[in-house]
Amino acid sequence: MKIVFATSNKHKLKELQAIAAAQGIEDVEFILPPEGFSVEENGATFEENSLIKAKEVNRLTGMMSLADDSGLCVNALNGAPGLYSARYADTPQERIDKLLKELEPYTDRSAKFVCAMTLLDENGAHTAVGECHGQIAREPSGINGFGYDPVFIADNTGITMAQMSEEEKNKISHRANAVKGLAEMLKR
Ligand code: ITT
Repeated sequence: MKIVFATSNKHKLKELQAIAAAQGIEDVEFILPPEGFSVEENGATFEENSLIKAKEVNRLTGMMSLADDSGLCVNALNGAPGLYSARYADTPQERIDKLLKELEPYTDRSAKFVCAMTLLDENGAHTAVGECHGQIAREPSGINGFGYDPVFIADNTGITMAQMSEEEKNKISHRANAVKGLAEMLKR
C-alpha cells in the first residue's frame, strides 16, 4: 500500500520510515508529494495544520495521505516557538541561537516537542498527537537528527536528541508517539 507523506522535510520522512518499521508496519510504502509541494499552514493548532497538509496532498494526488505538523513548545516562552518552529528564524542555527538567547533570563527551561499526525483515507481524517517532554540545554551538543535536536534534552536521558542514535530518538520522540497513537486508533 502506498501513502503520500505530505512533507518537504526529508528528515521527517526518514524518521517516519524507521518508526513504522520498528512498529511492525511493513506493508506501507511512504512516498513524497510532487516536487515543490507547499501549502499555507494557517491553522491555529498542530492538528489543524496537519489536516491542511494531508488534505492538500490528497487533492493533488488523489491518494491516501499522511501529514506531520510538529514543533517545540517552551514553557517560559508561553509555548513559543510552537506552531512557528520552522519559521522562528531563517536557518536551523539561527533558530537555535534565537531560542537560547530568549531563554537566557529564565531558570525554567522545560519544554516539549509536539507532533500531530493526520491520516486521510476513504473513511475520513484520523489525527493523533504525540509529545516528548524535556529541557532546553544551555548550549547545542550532537550532530544527529535535525531542527532543535541539539538543544533538546528529553526527560530521563541526560543527552540531547542530537547526541542520540536514530534508533534511540525514534523510541521516545513526539513523532514516534504520534505514530503509535494513530496505529492504535486505526486498529479500533
Ligand atoms: P513540512 O511542513 O514540509 O512537513 P517543516 O519542517 O516546515 O516541514 P513543520 O511546519 O511541521 O515542518 O515544522 C516543524 C519544525 O519544528 C521543524 O522544522 C523543526 O524546526 C521543529 N521540529 C519538529 N520536529 C522536530 C524534531 O524531531 N527534532 C527537532 N526539531 C523538530
